[in-house]
Parts: sequence; C-alpha cells; structure tokens
Amino acid sequence: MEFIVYEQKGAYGIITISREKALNALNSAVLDELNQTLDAVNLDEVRCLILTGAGQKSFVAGADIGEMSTLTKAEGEAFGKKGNDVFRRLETFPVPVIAAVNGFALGGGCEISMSCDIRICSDNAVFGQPEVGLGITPGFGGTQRLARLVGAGMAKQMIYTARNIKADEALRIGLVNAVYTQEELMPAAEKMAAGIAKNAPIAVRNCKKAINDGLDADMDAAIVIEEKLFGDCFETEDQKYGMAFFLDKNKEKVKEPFKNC
Ligand code: DAK
Repeated sequence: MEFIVYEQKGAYGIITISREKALNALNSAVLDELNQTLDAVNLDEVRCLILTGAGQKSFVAGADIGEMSTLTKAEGEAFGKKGNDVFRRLETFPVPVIAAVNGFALGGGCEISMSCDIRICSDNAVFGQPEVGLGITPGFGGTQRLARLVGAGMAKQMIYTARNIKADEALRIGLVNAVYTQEELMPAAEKMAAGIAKNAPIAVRNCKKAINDGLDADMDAAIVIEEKLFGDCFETEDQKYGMAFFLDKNKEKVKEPFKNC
C-alpha cells in the first residue's frame, strides 16, 4: 500500500491515511487502498477501528482537487460512487469506527469523519464543507450526514457559506464528542477503542446495526429492529457468560475477556 498504513493493536486496528504531502487528500488510489484495507481487517480479532491522518496538520483536506479538476460528468459520477461506496462501507462496517481528527477535515475529509461512528478531534482541527466555493456540491454524503448530525439549520449554514469551523465550535454543535490536545488525541482514541473492544463484541455490533438501521426507519419499525437484535444476543456465549458473571456472588472472580461467539 502506498497511501494507507494499517496496524492491528490487539483487539483494535488503526487505519492511517498517509499522503502527507497533499494533506492526506483523497484521490482514487487512496479510496481503493482504503477499500482493500477494510477487506483485510481480521474481524475475528478486531473489535473497533480508529481512522486518522498522517502528520500533525491534517486529517484529510478533502477530495483531491487536482484529480477532480479534469473529470468529465461520467468520471465525476464514477469518482463520487467510489468514494460513497467506501464511506458507506465504513458507516456500515460491522465494528465501530472512531475518527481521530488530527487537523484539517475539509470537504471529503469532513465527510469521511461523518461516516465514522464517533468523532473526536485535536484542538487544531478545522471542519468545513468548502465545495460551493469550488463550484460543486458536497459529493461524498455531506449534504445528508451533516444535516443528520448537527441538524438541518446548522448544516445548511455551513454548506451554503462554505465557512470552516474550529474544534471548539465543532464540539459546541455536536459534530465531535470531545477535543484533546494534539498529543492526547491518539491515546484518547486508543483508550476508547480498547474500552469498546472489552465489551461483548456481538452485542456492540448489534448496537451499531440497531442504531444505524433504526435511524433510517420510523419508530415502530425501529423498535422491531432493536427487538430482533436484542433477541439475537441470547444465542451467544457472551450473553450467557456476562449475565452469569454478574449473578455469581463470588467477588474474587476475575472477568474473562468475551469470546465473540
Ligand atoms: N486536494 C489536492 N491537494 C491538496 C488538497 C486537496 N483537497 N488540499 C491541500 N492540498 C495540497 C496543496 O495543493 C499543497 O500541495 P503542494 O503545493 O505542496 O504540492 C499541499 O497540499 C499543502 O497545502 P497548502 O500549501 O495549501 O497548505 P496550507 O497550510 O497553506 O493550507 C488548507 C491548508 C487545507 C487550508 C489548503 O490546502 C486548502 O484549502 N486545501 C483545500 C481544501 C478543500 O477545499 N477541500 C475540499 C475539497 S472539495 C464528488 C466527490 C467528492 C467531492 C465532491 C464531489 N463527486 C464526484 C460527486 C468532495 C469535494 C471536496 O472534498
């Protein structure tokens, strides 16, 4: 791989987009490699992923403007589909994905962070959807996911004005869950990933699916989705072990890791 570094650290993995000279901008090769990286994640072992960018300055500074500048209509659609497919894959990936946003998250960079389950950022992070200043609309789901995350009014303001916002404002509007210093960001992301990975993995996956699928349904249908995924947990060893451990009165007993079955 030229532009993606993947490292598995026990029960979680770290995907780093590594195209530092172009502030980790997303070209076709980056998107292809990201797809291949997701193919290669060992889901028998990995229970959470972290997505970040290489260097201290940028998470992802957007789709590659140089590559996009000469696209025809058909090529533009194909590029949009390639990105959308990978972003949707991240969004629906079986295990949670944490975006550790370590700098610029503009255009496609903001959009890829919004495809992740959870966003945390460094204090130098900058978010924005500058596309209308380039003569295009957001093309990797920005018009849809930003409105769902921060509400239609704030999303419209950010997209129509193309104004960037800093980390503190991203926190205030709910685009990120927490802001850390640059040094603290990755340790915090890894601590969160390890904490998620300690919980019953099938239950965590089912929670992700229930939240995602439920958000696309009306409440009556959404509750049925939750019921089904809740019921499925009762066919797992992890549920039997987790509840038996709680009910066991032997306080000396140490909790074993969940087995993922
Ligand atoms: N694409 C390509 N190269 C980029 C880039 C980008 N998005 N962002 C930065 N770079 C490159 C710069 O060209 C420069 O390269 P060299 O000149 O050194 O070769 C290098 O990274 C360092 O950038 P700067 O010299 O500009 O660094 P500064 O610190 O001065 O400024 C900046 C940092 C992030 C403020 C600035 O680089 C900037 O404004 N970058 C562009 C940000 C942006 O507008 N991003 C949104 C791109 S639009 C669609 C699919 C997708 C999309 C739309 C439609 N369909 C097909 C439907 C998505 C669109 C976008 O993401």
